Amino acid sequence: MEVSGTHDFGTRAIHAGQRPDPSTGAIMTPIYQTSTFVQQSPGKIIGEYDYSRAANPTRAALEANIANLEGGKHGLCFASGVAATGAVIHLLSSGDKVLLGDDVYGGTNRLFNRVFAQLGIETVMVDMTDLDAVKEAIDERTKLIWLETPTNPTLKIADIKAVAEIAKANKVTLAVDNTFATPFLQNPLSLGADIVCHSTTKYIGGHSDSIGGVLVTNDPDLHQRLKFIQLSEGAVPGIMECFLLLRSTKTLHVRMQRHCENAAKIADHLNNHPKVEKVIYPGLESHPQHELAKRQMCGFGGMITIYIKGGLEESRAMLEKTHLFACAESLGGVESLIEHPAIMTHASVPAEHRAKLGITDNLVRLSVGIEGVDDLIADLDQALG
Ligand code: P1T
Repeated sequence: MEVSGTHDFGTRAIHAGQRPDPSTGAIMTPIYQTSTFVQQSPGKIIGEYDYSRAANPTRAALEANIANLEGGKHGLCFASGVAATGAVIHLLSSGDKVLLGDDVYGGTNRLFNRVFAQLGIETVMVDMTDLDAVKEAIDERTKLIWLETPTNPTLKIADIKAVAEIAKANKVTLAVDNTFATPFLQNPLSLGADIVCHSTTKYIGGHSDSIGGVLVTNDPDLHQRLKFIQLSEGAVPGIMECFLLLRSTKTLHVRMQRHCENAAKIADHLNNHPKVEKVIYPGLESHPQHELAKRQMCGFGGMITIYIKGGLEESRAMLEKTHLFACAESLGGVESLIEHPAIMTHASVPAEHRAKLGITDNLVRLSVGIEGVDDLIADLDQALG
């Protein structure tokens, strides 16, 4: 069935980019587990495909599906979220400058500041919630703004539309990492972003069983340049991974509703907990960008960050005691996870930068899953108690 942007998200999640398999009528896109495609004669291909690094029917169905969910025309899948990020950075040349949000996934920070810095691409980190600081940091060498919102792990919300206006006025490309929000809650392209990035490892995959990334754009020129990088660098996902993700996107809307419901209840509960110093959740009125989150997102997501009373000893004790919340890196799966950013996901961020952002020893990040919420609350209570 052809679905357009006017269909409901759930309808698009299930049908966009999908069609019965032309050779058998199989309703599910088959796993075209093949590296190559036979040609009738040199250069005369039978269908649309010649080699799976360039394109593969299972991957093409996934790329079309996620592009549709983001309200974009073109999707490109990668072997991981950081591979997708790297592809965007490869649009740049030595001497170019990037504005990077000051609070981003530790691996994103590492990629910009330690890998691409060696190639002469300069990264300046800016608090993207401060629009004057964004404007001031731009100069004639600035070619890319990399914005993550909500941020990982302190859940700051930046105004995508306002940053997009600044980017446009200065002819700078704006890429938004939409991993924490998902296309169900936020669509950066509709707010003026040029590129949307996801680690599909997280909510899009949703079952903690695959690593992947995706880029979506409406700009045909950017798409062609990124596709060339995807083909040339070859950091493409395996076909089985694409199939797993296609299965996952069909339930993204249902999972996200439950992630949001559970997280809202847990944030409220922890907000009144004697062992918790502070709760950061975009849905709480106390969140500094709560009004912006209400405007820009259509739900507040499944991530909660808390400062517990005490220090490393108390954090460690809590993370050792939870049963349902598994102590592990990553997020966005159906099962709840708990982690300690300073030791785990953001260990590669320099200690003084972590301190500036408030990534302290008593900061704990929760990825709230879709289990029964009362069980999750009881688990946190016993671990804190
Ligand atoms: O792990 P990978 O699929 O390469 O995705 C990288 C990535 C990109 N963007 C954001 C916002 C992310 O959170 C991540 C990965 N994050 C974790 C592994 C984590 O636990 O925070």
